[in-house]
Amino acid sequence: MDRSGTLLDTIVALATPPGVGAVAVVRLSGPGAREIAGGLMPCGGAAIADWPARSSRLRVLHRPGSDEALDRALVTVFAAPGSYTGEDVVEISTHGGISIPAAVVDACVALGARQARPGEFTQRAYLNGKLDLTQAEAVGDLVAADSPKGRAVALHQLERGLGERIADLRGEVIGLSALLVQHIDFPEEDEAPTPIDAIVSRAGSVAAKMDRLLATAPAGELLREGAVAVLAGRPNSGKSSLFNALVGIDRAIVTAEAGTTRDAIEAVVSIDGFPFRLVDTAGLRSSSNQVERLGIEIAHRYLAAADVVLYCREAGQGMSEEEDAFVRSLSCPVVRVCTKWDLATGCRKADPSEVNVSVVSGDGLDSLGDILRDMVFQGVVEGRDEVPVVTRRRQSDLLRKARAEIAGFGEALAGGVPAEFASAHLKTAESALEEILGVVATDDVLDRVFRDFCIGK
Ligand SMILES: Nc1nc2c(ncn2[C@@H]2O[C@H](COP(=O)(O)OP(=O)(O)OP(=O)(O)O)[C@@H](O)[C@H]2O)c(=O)[nH]1
Ligand SMILES: [Mg+2]
Repeated sequence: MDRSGTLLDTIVALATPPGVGAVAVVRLSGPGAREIAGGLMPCGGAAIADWPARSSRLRVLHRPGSDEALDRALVTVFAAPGSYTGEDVVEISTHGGISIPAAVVDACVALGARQARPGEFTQRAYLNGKLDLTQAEAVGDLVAADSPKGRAVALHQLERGLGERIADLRGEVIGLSALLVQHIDFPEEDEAPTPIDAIVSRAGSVAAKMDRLLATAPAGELLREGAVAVLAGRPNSGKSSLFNALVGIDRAIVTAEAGTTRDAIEAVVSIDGFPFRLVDTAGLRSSSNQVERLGIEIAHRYLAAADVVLYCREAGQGMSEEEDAFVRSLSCPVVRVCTKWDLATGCRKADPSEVNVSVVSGDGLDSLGDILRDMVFQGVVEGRDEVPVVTRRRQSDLLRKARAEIAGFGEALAGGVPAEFASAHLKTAESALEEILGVVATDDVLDRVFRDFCIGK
């Protein structure tokens, strides 16, 4: 692909999910988009060459070179550069289903379009300067968001919530370089350059801004990916039943037999708008059954990666010392859950450190949700003046690198290192910030950003 922005071929893909639905959208982008779309119409490519930008017409589409009608569809033209990709784009809204959209895509290919690769429309938008790399990432996040809060963060990023801040920081780093140049190029100038002390303190304030942004990374990453909440406990303690109740459908098998669940089962749920990846696991005990033992190993792996653990104990069953020590040894926050509360006799006293739940009566499920939300998200989301803006490891790693360089710069300058040497730190910081925005991006970086996109995006 040509990086200069002139992308010579025209790509086509179905932009909506395949399957039964009222409408499907086939998207064409590239210099031949109008001509190819026109080729589907009886009067040919010239028919839409002069349609004004963003105009739509209802047209009967034909298989090229034949009288066979494919569909009556709404054809919309977006002229370069005022389109999503920055190129000529034509969107063809056909009737939904499998057959019609596939036939329209095939017809476009027959007329010279190439099937788009995953994420290629957004990649073209990025290459043509319509989006920076953080915005391109946000497009993927927005489509994949499975909770209202996750969606809000992605939308904020698409609206340059992160891109603008990184661009500002880059401007400040360039500003520092400019101040330093006075010390390098004009040491004998009459006008005194900005004193070194002042430059050091300005570098400190840039670093502090970076810290504030970095502080949003844990929340940003959790909101994007969902907090991993692992249900664990002894066999038969009601984990799968609770999992099903929280997910809202019977996903996991529930039986009265101990040792039912073997593989870990994952489901994404939105609790009060916050995303959780709930994981049901095999009951923990020593077992001679090989399959069960493997299941327990998997459970331990999930426990090691959990953001929060829901440790389940059945009402009326005490915790052994060993079990208690195990729970205390977990490195993430733990919610202790007392299950099957409907079976607890009236005289049993509730333990205030536990949440009592029953999937039969529904008791305790709402408070369990509140506790989970507060435990995982309260500390990281609320009470901060910054919206969570850093949402990926790629971004936080580069920002951390830039932050370290700015700190190194301040120290070097304060320690008497000559300005021309100290300035190397600023160059590296600037490149790290540019890499976040994708001002320069290697194919490797682009592949990583776009590989999770689906075709048509
Ligand atoms: N009365 C009552 N029974 C429950 C409740 N929760 C679970 N049970 C019953 O307890 C038994 C075990 O439930 P599961 O959800 O399979 O327990 P588990 O912890 O997943 O068990 P393993 O997968 O074997 O580790 C089943 O017979 C459930 O119907 C509850 O809230 N009230
Ligand atoms: Mg189970």
